[in-house]
This record gives sequence, structure tokens and C-alpha cells, in this order.
Amino acid sequence: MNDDIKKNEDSDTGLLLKEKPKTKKPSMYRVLLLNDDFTPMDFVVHVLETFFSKNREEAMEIMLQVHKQGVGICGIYTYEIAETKLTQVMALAKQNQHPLQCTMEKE
Ligand code: TYC
Repeated sequence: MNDDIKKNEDSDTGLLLKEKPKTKKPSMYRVLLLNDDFTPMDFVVHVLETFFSKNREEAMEIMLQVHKQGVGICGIYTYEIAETKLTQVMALAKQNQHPLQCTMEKE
């Protein structure tokens, strides 16, 4: 009886505990806005509110950061979500004939 229990602890349990988890955290990507001299500030704020779920205050802060520093972070997402947001921003900018540029980079 006691022997059986001991046997189990030595073999099965020990091995199972050493197995590596098979899931990995996804790589994350920063979505960035770049400054230019022509895109209206209001449009950039609208983009940040619409596609990046920022409130007016947060959107203004990020827009001004880009305006002054040349680049700013809109958000950090998994690859496909980052890519989708980037595509949405570029499409709306093009539709409105603004030269706004959006890029993404691995964290
Ligand atoms: N520099 C632009 C202006 O003065 C505003 C602007 C901000 C443009 C952020 C792009 O990503 C940008 N109208």
C-alpha cells in the first residue's frame, strides 16, 4: 500500500512537474504616429479617439507629444491587432488626403 503511493510520487508526479508549459506569450508591437507639417491636429486627435480608445485628454497629450517630439506611441498590441489599427489609420488619412504616417515596431 505505502509502496504504491511512493512509486507514484517518484515517477509520474515528478515527470509531470518538469514538463514545460506549451503556451507562449505573444510578442507585442508598438503602434506609432509620426509627425508631419500638414495633418490637422484635430484629425490626429480624432484618430486617437476612434482607433485607440483614448479620451480627449489622452488623445491631445499623445498628439502634442508627436507634434513636439516627432513620434508618439498610440498603443501596444499583438501583431494582428496592431496591423489592423495601422491599416485603419492609413486608410482614413488617405481618404482625407492627409499625409499622416503610422508605423509599428516590435516591443
Ligand atoms: N504637426 C501637425 C500640425 O502642426 C500636427 C500633427 C500631430 C501631425 C501629430 C501629425 O502625427 C501627427 N498641424
